[in-house]
Amino acid sequence: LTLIHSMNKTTLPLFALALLPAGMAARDGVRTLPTSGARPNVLVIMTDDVGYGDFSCYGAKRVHTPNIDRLAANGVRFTDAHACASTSTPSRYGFLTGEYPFRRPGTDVAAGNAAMVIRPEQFTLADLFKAAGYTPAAIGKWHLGLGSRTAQQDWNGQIDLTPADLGFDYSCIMAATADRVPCVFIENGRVRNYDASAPIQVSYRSNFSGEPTGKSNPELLRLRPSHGHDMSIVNGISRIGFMKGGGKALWKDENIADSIADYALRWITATQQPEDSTHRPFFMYLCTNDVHVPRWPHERFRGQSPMGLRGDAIVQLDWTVGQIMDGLYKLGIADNTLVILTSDNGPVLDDGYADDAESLAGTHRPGGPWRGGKYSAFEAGSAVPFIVSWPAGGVRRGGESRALISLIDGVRSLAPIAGVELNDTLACDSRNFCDTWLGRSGESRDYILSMAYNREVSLRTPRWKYIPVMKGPAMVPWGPKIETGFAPEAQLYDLSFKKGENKNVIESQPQVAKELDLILRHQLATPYFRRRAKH
Ligand code: NG6
Ligand code: CA
Repeated sequence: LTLIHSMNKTTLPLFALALLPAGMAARDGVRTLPTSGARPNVLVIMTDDVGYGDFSCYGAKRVHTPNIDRLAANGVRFTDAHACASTSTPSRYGFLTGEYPFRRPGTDVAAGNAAMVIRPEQFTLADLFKAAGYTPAAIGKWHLGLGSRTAQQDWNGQIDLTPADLGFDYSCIMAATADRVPCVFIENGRVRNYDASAPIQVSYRSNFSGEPTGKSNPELLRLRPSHGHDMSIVNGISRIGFMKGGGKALWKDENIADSIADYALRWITATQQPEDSTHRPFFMYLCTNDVHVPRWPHERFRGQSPMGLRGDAIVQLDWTVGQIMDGLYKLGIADNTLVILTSDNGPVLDDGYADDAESLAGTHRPGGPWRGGKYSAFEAGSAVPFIVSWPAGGVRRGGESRALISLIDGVRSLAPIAGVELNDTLACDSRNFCDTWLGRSGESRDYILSMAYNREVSLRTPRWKYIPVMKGPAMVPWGPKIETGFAPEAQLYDLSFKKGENKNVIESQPQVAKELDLILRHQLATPYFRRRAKH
């Protein structure tokens, strides 16, 4: 409440205050607060597998990201932001629900025919915005499952559980990732551009008879797998899983970025039409396919970096951001749109396709100064770029924040902006760091937790990184050349002077390690129903 008041004081004259219509809460436990009519649109741009060091405003030299740099110049750039996990599904689960993914079984990297991972009765960021009177939409990579039962989705009709059941008024999404079937966009639970002449079948168990695969017919491929990814072939690229049919509905990999930008802008434009007399602000969860594998950027981005397909995919991602921002400017809503640009997990070079990402990276360090990468317990697994811009909200231009923040706080940090208050049974792991996220305060979280691919959790404080004993291989065992951070003894790193986990100081700092271990054990042991969010 104090926060709301201080926000109103700094950004809005008192006479602009107006009450939202009563009784709008979509869910129990959400209370609308007196707020202004000028609440911002909220646009979250969630990129995929983009590392801390992948944008020029974060130090990249071998690729230029002028549009993303401009966004940073118009807002605050965070240097210590973290995703909840070092792979997609759990990271996105944590961000959208405010519940750590390690508490919930079944939050690992989802197959393309997985049932919806977030249950409809769970509270989400979209529910929050909907309760606040916004219109929420999800666009692009989804990767949180669809339908009520795994492998039982009706790909030729209406899928029974969709983002609509999680509070999104509109969705136009890829079920999982571009390397997993089905290779189609799904709009409000139905395949977009559905082609009745080519019914869709999907299986993650066995191939459909007579269909070629990457394994049996490598001569049909234009991009070869380096590990896995040798099942159904779509557009000359073999994927994870088997599918048949799709016809005209199948995406073309080189057009995915264009399609995502187009779906997003069409929908945003529609919300701004005068005939939409409600003038509700929007919340958009816009997830790019870039720079996840298979990287297959459009022809016009080819050769735009010296780093081959991965570098060109970063350029394409930058184009997407420019396209969306241009769209907002043209609609006259750029100033009062709060934009957050971040990534779901850390970077990987070779993630299963022979796209030369490794050999062409040269001096580029996708994880910046951090150690490890996607999948890791080390920092580069979850350290992500994080940029916030909201000119009309007074977010400082060209600011930098060193505060330690986590995407787990999305729900409660955005609630005051939407003008709602949540009771403490919702989004229990989420905390309100609104002032920090808007660059008004330098306050860090006491500690953050992030989950590696083995579902084990490590802890960061502003100063320390603690990785408990984790049994397992020192390198990711299936292909990517990434250090896991797993070790038979616990690790403690002092990050006060330099980023990176270089010298394990656990021997000289046993007391610190003990305290951090205690916090971690307590967090791991506390079941969801016994936790209450502190305001
Ligand atoms: C792995 C895939 C990898 C990527 C990852 C999920 C193989 C060999 N590797 O299993 O390519 O798809 O899952 O990435 O299949 S994420 O960013 O969506 O979490
Ligand atoms: Ca990812």
